[in-house]
Amino acid sequence: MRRLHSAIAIAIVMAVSPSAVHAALYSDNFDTYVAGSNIQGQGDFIYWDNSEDLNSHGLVSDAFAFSGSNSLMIGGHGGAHYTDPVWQFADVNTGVSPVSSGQWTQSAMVYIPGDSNTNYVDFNYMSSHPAPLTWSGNPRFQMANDVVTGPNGGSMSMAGLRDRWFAVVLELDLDAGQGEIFVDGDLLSTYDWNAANGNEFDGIDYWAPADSSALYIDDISVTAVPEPSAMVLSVLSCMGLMLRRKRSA
Ligand SMILES: [Ca+2]
Repeated sequence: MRRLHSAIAIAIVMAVSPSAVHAALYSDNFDTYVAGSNIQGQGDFIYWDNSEDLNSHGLVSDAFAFSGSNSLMIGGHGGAHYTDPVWQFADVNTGVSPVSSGQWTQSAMVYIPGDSNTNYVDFNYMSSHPAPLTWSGNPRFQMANDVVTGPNGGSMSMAGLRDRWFAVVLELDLDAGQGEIFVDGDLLSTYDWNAANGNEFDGIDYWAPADSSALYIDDISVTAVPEPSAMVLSVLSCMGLMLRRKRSA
């Protein structure tokens, strides 16, 4: 199974040229919000279709956290149903997205309690929000079936993923029109992004149908994948030259 390699690549780039690594364009750790509050209207979170809906909520929670004290809860809690907050990157009014070319990494930390065993939660990767509303494929955490499914037939067991934090990463190449979804470092799906999303990335809609169990999200970010710096290319070129000399010796 293919493993996520970008973290290793970024670590190499950082070691050679720290200035080559870009800061996250967007990020949220939920720690500045009041636990128990509705996430919509805070940070870059809006309601679905940009209109308040009493059935649409995301709960800031201090039950579990990867960083600080808070995370975002989707699904069921105390008899209430939390679903459908949209983490919006593009301007809500103009719909213009700065994430429309190049390579990007969207990452999130996820926690699924062992007793979350009903229905599912989707991370719907959005474009053209608020209108027209479209999204590419999504990772679907099927808590009732203990599997994670993705676009293009991707599927993996949820065994070993409960009661601990793990990373969910979208590697997006908008020039090539390809999305790759990794769960806990393993490739879940590779799929045609542009066919559904028109080569841009505007936000994520977190969706859970009624009666879904709780799932927690923390440390979400969108980061540009840096171009190799001149220094890195020079170092790699020297390494290649050294290897050729060694082989010919
Ligand atoms: Ca946090």
